[in-house]
Amino acid sequence: MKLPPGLTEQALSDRLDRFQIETPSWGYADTGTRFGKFLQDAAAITIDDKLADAAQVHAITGCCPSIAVHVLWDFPANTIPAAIAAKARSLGIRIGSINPNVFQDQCYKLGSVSNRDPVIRQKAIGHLLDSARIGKEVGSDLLSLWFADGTNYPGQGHIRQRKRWFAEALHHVHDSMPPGMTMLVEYKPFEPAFYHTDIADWGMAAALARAAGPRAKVLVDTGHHLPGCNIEHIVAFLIDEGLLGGFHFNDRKYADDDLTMGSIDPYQLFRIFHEIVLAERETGKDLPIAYMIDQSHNIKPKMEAMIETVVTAQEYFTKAMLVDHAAAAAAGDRDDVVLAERALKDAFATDVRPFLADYRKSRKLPADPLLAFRESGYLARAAADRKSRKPAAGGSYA
Ligand code: AFD
Ligand code: MN
Ligand code: MN
Repeated sequence: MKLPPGLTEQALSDRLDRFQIETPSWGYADTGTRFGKFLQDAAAITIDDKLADAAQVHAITGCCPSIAVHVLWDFPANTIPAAIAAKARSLGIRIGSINPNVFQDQCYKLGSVSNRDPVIRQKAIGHLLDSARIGKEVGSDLLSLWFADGTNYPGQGHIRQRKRWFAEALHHVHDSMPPGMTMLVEYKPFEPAFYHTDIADWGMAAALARAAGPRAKVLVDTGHHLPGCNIEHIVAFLIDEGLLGGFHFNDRKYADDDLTMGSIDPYQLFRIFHEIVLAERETGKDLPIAYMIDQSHNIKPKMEAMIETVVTAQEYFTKAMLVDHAAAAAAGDRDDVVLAERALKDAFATDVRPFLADYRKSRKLPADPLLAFRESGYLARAAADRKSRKPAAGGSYA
């Protein structure tokens, strides 16, 4: 594998050892589309199932030590968050980001923290505060906020007033967070709101994060951009502003499709990682970014899609580490556009799979995590155990 001058395979391996990716609890359970829920026999039913699946993905890949949790779905009233965190630790993983849910209760139909009814706004803020408290209880340092708030028709809401309610709410929650906790503000251009979404793009998320306080950053969900958007430009800008808090990885063709990361546009994924590696090389420090997956698959077997995504993330991060930055900069400095671009294309074209197979073997991990998972028989055992526990087809369970 061709390395740029000064880079060693040891340096690549050392950086990969620190490249950790969080898997989402909701990615293991049955979900669906708005046209129906499509059940998988091996899909997780309980939080214990989700922890077991996440622990298995970590055991097979070695780089997924944390699981993102959805407060309402994973910590129902009859559970003790600290006990769930202890269970996670006993399986070799830990609770990662805390995801409140202010988008599915009936009262939030016309907004949560931006609802015109102050009682509903306070209820939503109360849930965010409860979620931060749960985060402290389980040892999480990330409060990851996504809001479905928006309107479906012009005139339905006062956009600037809603913006102010958001700023007030996020500032209050920010200042109430336990020390050491970071707030991630996620944006999404549309869905479920179809006329305007209150936090619709990176600029709005950045403005609200700044208004919230110094421990608030922006969460870039790679599926949350309109067609043609230059995501790596947003990533570079947020890095330079010190506002890039993390990612929700998936891929998209048309909307928020939650497809397997890199399945549609792997070169875009490479360019996103290139901006991160370039910044890290310039500062000599890892950027404090939460790399998280946000996918929940219906067509693919859930855990296989999760392992595919983790392997893809390692692959394209490694490719991004192969860019000869000096050659690209030198070419750029003499306006040699062709060779400047070629520095990226050469790295992107490099097959890093043999290196990654050796890297995994050196860490006593399976060279091909997906095949190892298939050979493990885990899926069949999980299906046998869970099939009998599932509600009738089409039932809903967290
Ligand atoms: C949905 C939303 C958003 C959020 C995720 C988990 O679009 O991406 O982060 O659910 O709550 O995908
Ligand atoms: Mn997301
Ligand atoms: Mn989404």
